[in-house]
Amino acid sequence: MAAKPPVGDPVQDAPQVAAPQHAAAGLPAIAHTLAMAHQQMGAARTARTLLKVNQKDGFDCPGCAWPEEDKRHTAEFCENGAKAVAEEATVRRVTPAFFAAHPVSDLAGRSGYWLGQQGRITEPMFLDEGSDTYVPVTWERAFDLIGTELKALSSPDEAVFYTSGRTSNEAAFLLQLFAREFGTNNLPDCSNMCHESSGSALTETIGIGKGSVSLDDLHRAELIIVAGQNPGTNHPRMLTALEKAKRAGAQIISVNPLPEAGLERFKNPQTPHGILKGTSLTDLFLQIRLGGDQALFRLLNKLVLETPGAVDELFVREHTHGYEEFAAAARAADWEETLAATGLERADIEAALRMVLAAKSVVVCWAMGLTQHKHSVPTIREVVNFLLLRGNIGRTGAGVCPVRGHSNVQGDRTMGIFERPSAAFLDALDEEFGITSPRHHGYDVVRAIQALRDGDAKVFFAMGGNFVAATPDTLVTEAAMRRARLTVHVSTKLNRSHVVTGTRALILPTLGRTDKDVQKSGKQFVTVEDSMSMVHASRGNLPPASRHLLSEPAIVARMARATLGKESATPWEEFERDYATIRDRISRVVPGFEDFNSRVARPGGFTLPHGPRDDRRFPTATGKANFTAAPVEHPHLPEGRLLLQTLRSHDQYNTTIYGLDDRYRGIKDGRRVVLVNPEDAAALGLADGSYTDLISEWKDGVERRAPGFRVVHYPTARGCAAAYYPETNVLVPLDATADTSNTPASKSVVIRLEQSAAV
Ligand SMILES: Nc1nc2c(c(=O)[nH]1)N[C@H]1C(S)=C(S)[C@@H](COP(=O)(O)OP(=O)(O)OC[C@H]3O[C@@H](n4cnc5c(=O)[nH]c(N)nc54)[C@H](O)[C@@H]3O)O[C@H]1N2
Ligand SMILES: Nc1nc2c(c(=O)[nH]1)N[C@H]1C(S)=C(S)[C@@H](COP(=O)(O)OP(=O)(O)OC[C@H]3O[C@@H](n4cnc5c(=O)[nH]c(N)nc54)[C@H](O)[C@@H]3O)O[C@H]1N2
Ligand SMILES: [Mo]
Repeated sequence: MAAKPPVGDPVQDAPQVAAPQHAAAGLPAIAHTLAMAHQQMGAARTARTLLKVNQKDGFDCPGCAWPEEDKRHTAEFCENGAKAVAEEATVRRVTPAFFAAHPVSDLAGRSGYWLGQQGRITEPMFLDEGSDTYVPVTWERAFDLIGTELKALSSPDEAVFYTSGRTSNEAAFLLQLFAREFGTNNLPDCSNMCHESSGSALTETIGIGKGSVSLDDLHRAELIIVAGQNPGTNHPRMLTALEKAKRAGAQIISVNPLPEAGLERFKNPQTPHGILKGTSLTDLFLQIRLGGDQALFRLLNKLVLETPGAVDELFVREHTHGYEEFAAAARAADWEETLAATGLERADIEAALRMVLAAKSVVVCWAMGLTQHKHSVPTIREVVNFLLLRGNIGRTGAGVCPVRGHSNVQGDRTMGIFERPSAAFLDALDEEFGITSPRHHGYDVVRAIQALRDGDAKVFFAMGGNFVAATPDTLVTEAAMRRARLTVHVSTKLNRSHVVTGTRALILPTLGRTDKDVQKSGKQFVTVEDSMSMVHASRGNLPPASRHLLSEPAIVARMARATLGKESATPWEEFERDYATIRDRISRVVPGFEDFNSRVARPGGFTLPHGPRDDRRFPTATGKANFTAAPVEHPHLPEGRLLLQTLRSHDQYNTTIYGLDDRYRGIKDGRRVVLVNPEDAAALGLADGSYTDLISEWKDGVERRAPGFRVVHYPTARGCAAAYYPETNVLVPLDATADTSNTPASKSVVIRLEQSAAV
């Protein structure tokens, strides 16, 4: 079967709704995988590509950051990983002729879905001042333009270098080196919108902003709590680990406003039993209200404290700090307040407590449901308190498990993509390269948008991602981006950020994970770090989408040469020629990467050191794991309003839309839906199938409106609603962010609903 041409536009958004499903994966998932892959790649390429996903001699799946087991299956990928691969390995192409036929004004009217469906970009493209059409440009001229604009800035801090978390370690290391040699720490990344709250909370409490468990810990846990995460869609391979844990006797508690199919029952497509029957995963479902998690964990902590013998006193004495203050705060937790904040019944919480007390080892997993609220950092600190109380960190089967999003988002941070780098990191970098990195902090994502808006930033460079669609307050952000003098996107596929540009714009097409990367010294590989601190190699095997593509490390190296010129003593050409020379430098700058080249040559790679996990060493300011005692917060909802969370459907990867279905939730052929509890809907007079506008209410009084959403009566928690991102990013105010981490609070937007004027 040959690949299919892309869909036409305008895309019909006419959602069809059926009852939500109660099991994930199984045969329908296999059928969907193959259908989507065939459409993009055709049959032969599908087979050739999918069999290399996550193999030791293959490439790392560009889907999520979930780790691989040491023993690999022949098909070591999931439905959604296969969609991510097909999206990149598509045989469709966006050529200069395409841009000639589609001026920016035309592309700006297309949906993100349509843009993504057009295929891989084949040549560097330039949009000049006053022009409406991208034209081809040579690489040399492109770098010359970037260098000229960067050198013309009155301060290096007028430039912003954004990274999306797919970037390899090698490219990320070069990008941060270039930015700092140029003179700025303006290195925002998608992590600022993602697990920044986890990083902030964990660094303060356990001394390292990364998860403390291995896959083996998950398999051996007696209790796993999955809070604020939808693994059936976003980390499908995690279901295999949960299934394995269940079979070894683990219990699972799901904490979520939505009953997510993947957490109910998993039909493992790799086993006959799985395909036919599946394994029921969740033992206790706590259908919590949005933002109620801190209150829940605080009360559980109080109940543990009140149970004789339940606290691991030896651990608390030897390894922790701040216990007394925390215990006093926890003892004051109030049942009534907790029940109001969580919407749970007393019996639910008592059942959870019994499971907690019965378990000798507990893992807590979480994702965006915990990180994207105003009080996300204290919420995650409360999770840490909960684990510390019973010594559930640094022992088998126990620990913190923030489940990362993008496949190398954790690695990018390890490589120094961070607007607030530590002094130790900068000292090592300066010593290795003989440079003087700036010490003042740079912009994170929200501050970068504010700086663009206020005219303080003038050049915006993105290493991947889709900045204007992924960020909050779409209208504000798009206006901010239009004020830039130059916007540059290193991309594989077309997206909204290419059509909302500065005065001048460049699109630099690059190799993806699946593409073979050959440089002057021969075939290259890159490296990535997964959610559990495993570092390993990734090798693409497909001929690149076009002969004009440059790799990400090559693009950074050439941009650096065009900008820094002869003044730079950094061997940029050598880095481009042979990535092993980049890894040699990484091994001397980043702790844990000693002998990088030889250790990563081993199949499967190596695990980075992690003090709390390895030997209960906590590199915090106090030298111990810190209990913390923040006041309990939860969202307060005015009369007649709902609290909206913005989340992912089953057919998308962040801003990349694969299709218009959300199979497990029973939604088909459309994305403009709002899921509302039937009782709330009745109280608000919203019939199922009626159309409504979503209006966000924020203290600045600005009206933010997303029109035309089909109301779907859905079993979400009372007072809560859900709709897909990025369509709802217009509703998230730019300065509605989490305390400390500054992450947009995109899981707690207060909205009112108004009947749509016209449908
Ligand atoms: N196929 C696919 N895979 C992906 C992605 C993708 O878009 N598509 N994105 C990748 C990225 S970058 C990331 S960060 C991850 C995201 O992975 P997830 O965090 O699973 O993604 P979301 O769709 O935002 O889902 C949030 C979940 O938290 C729940 N939730 C929301 N608010 C609350 C709350 O206040 N409390 C609790 N307890 N639960 C809450 C929601 O109901 C939902 O189940 O996935 C990664 N993997
Ligand atoms: N309202 C709301 N907003 C959110 C979230 C939410 O839950 N709700 N989630 C947030 C989260 S967790 C995240 S991580 C961000 C995601 O923010 P981003 O990482 O910026 O967005 P993506 O949609 O993942 O980026 C997709 C684009 O990356 C490019 N790309 C793909 N592969 C490659 C590659 O190999 N190299 C290069 N150079 N480019 C490539 C393609 O051009 C594609 O269009 O969004 C955040 N925004
Ligand atoms: Mo993410």
